[in-house]
Amino acid sequence: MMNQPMCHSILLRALPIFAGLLCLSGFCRAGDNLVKNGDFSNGDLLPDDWIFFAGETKLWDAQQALEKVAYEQQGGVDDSKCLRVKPSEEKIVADQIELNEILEPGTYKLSAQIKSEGFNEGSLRLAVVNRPFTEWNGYIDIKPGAENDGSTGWTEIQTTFTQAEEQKGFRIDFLVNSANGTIWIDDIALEKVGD
Ligand SMILES: [Ca+2]
Repeated sequence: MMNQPMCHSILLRALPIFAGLLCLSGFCRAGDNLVKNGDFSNGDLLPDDWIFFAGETKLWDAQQALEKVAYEQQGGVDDSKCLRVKPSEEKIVADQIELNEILEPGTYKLSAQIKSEGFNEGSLRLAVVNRPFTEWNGYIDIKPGAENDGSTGWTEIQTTFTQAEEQKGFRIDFLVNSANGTIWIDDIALEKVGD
């Protein structure tokens, strides 16, 4: 017979799997993060579930992507893994494309943690784009900081938006446009917060 601590430990391990299966079945509850690997905890050379663009060019090759972004193994929120976008005259985009995930009608919160150093030109946008990926739905635009020469510690950015109709498929964009500073991002989240 299984002793109690072992049974408890198996249950604890099974719970997230069960929650994930529920989410895949379309039963996402308020508070579930619809962004996969939004905290960048999973990945080897680059974070899993994300693709990268420079301008309009998709960076298929990890080496190409690593010229534009760095996958930091520490230094994120609570010293976790995070993503760093290097200074660039191009638009650098980190994308996550969900073709089958359902966005039910309701109110959503889109948020992330951002840190910057010398970010005093350019702009950044965090956005949800509705399929067929032509309509920006919820987004936040951040202009360079005038204080401290555009350098900040970890700061939460967030917006809420209304999803009027059920949407099958969406895209998460983190877009840094012609920024002359360095920008770190962590804990990207999209959560349903109301009906
Ligand atoms: Ca992290």
